Amino acid sequence: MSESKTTLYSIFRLLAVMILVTGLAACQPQTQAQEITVYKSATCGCCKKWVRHLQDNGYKVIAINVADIKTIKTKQGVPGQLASCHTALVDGYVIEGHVPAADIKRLLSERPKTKGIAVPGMPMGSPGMKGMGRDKYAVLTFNSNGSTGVFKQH
Ligand SMILES: [Cu+2]
Repeated sequence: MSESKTTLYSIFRLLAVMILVTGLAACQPQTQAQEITVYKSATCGCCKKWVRHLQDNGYKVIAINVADIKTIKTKQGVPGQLASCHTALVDGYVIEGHVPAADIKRLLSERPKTKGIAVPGMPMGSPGMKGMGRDKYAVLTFNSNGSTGVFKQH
């Protein structure tokens, strides 16, 4: 091989490596798990089960135990009548209660103008609330002024 051919080959090889590296970097965000921060009390069993439900659905959960969960709800603008056991924050939205992971996924892809979504109370049959019976329940959108809407019926 002549010297100029060798140089050309080196350049091509360098280019090939650069394209590969760029391609890998572009793929990175898709493989990274969505992070969600969950505020709960240390003794809440159904909160732990809901955290597990999120993890099973690919979320990276940061669980924070707090002594007074009401303070978090007030700070995040969750209307009192929608309160449940745990409050979570994900990508600019507030998630209150036992909201199914599929609904959070839809929220993050559609990105509606809402403060967050909530499952008030703790209906049986919602994720983390498995047991005897199954309640009908709705996932509601909410805003700080107390207005709500139906996001999904279950
Ligand atoms: Cu609960």
